[in-house]
Amino acid sequence: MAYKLPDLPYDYSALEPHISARTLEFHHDKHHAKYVNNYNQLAQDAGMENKSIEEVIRAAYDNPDLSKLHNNAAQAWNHTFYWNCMTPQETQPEGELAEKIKSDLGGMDAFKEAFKSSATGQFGSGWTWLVLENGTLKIVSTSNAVNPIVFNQTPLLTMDVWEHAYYLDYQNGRGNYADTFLNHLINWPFVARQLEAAKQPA
Ligand code: MN3
Repeated sequence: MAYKLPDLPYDYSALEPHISARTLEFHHDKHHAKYVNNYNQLAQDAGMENKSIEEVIRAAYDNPDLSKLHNNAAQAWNHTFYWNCMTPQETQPEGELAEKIKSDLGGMDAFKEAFKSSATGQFGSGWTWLVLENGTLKIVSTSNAVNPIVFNQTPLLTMDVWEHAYYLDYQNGRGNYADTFLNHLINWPFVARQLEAAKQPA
């Protein structure tokens, strides 16, 4: 199915001073738009235009003949998810999600430390995720475009760690970008909805 570039769920300047309008303009209008356009073309070329983007990501993963299709499909999906993982409102995890962060990850401070360390430890480009795997919260980083759904993990939260996500605002300071993301930008109600959805039988 043709994939549509979504509008950002907030104004370009809404995340300032943490992420500048200039970063979001380039990141959404140039980078994300290009992945979406490439994906739609490559899915058509591969005769997979009737599949959902998740089906394409799974089917094309680890297939050397379809690596371009896989990478563009996953990047199209990952960026849409990433926009929704952020909000200009400062939010906190509540209820069951807060309890699970405590029981599975040792609480908020431990979560932030582990997430930041995973993000700064990811060599080169990629994504850092909070996922649900067999009912347990886990922090993982993936390289380049890889989406955890190919490992049967359900994404609940992601942070883009490609340099284009933070270079204009933080230069090489990926750790500072991670601190800001963790302390000011996460849309916890969105994360809670992903957790709720993950518990529904497929
Ligand atoms: Mn990006």
